[in-house]
Amino acid sequence: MSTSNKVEGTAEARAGANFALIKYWGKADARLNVPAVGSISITLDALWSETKVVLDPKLTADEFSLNGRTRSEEQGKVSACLDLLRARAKVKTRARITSRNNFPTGAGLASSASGFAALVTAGAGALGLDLSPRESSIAARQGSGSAARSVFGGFVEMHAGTAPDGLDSFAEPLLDAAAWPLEVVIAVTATGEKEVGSSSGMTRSAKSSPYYPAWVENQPADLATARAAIEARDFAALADIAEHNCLKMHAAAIAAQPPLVYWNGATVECLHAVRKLRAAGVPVFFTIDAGPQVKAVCTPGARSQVEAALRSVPGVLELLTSRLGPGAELF
Ligand code: 2P0
Repeated sequence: MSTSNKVEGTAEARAGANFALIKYWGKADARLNVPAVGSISITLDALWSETKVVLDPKLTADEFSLNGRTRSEEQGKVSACLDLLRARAKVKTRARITSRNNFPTGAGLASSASGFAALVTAGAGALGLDLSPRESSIAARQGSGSAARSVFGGFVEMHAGTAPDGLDSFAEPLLDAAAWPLEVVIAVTATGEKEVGSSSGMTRSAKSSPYYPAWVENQPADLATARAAIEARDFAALADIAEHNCLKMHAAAIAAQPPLVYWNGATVECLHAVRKLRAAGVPVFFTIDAGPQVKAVCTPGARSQVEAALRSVPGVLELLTSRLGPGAELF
């Protein structure tokens, strides 16, 4: 990561969205935002957030806008994340933060992941901080757990960690995007923001789902299986463990009280369409996050078949496609 910036006190960064193949669901420490479980993700190149941070001594409070609209609901989290960097830089100056996503916000497409990874990268640049990737990952985690992973490209593992200060809770790259160039087809089945955000969904699952303890207990084994599959570029093994892990996360969420059903009918139909393709020998698997979109991961040669199958599912509004991409970068 470069830390050069053209105008003092100003920096702009781009970070790709990521989604997990082995999911983060649950917190060990809500204050430090330390996850209860590790996770493994892929970073995308076609879905990204761009964030500009401009330090302005005339401001008395940070100003945050997303896609051209002031977002008071996220202002506190954004300022808190920037405060971590300001404390380190020993600077109190407030900032104007302008961010945009090139994909739907808050609909289960990991906008907070790319958003906070871009914020930390741009914030550090504006403040003249030369953070290591690990330090960026730790700071991004405190904004949003999944953002710790978007600091890196390709296949990424997030370590839950055990330290009370959260300093061993960070992500690390597992494999470069180019080393196993998988592709992703996202079936968008709804465009509104979800009713229950990830943070409250996780808290509710931990408090009330009888399956939550089993979810946490089984995660290390799933991480080990996925890590080995990625290292061996074993698509079939990764497909099996990713679908299993995704369905376990949703089973834990569905069993919460009140229940958390992030799926709609088209979500379920897409899931079946992907399973049918794989049964017919097409290298593809699905994953679903805290929203109704279905992400189909496939080899480059399978992409057009996957697109055709998902496009024909009633209720699919739009398809987004992406390759795997790089980590967060200043530009
Ligand atoms: C993941 N999700 O691993 C999981 C799977 C959603 C489902 O990480 O509370 O927005 O900000 O740390 O990062 C979404 O959680 O949650 C998420 P916070 P975040 O991708």
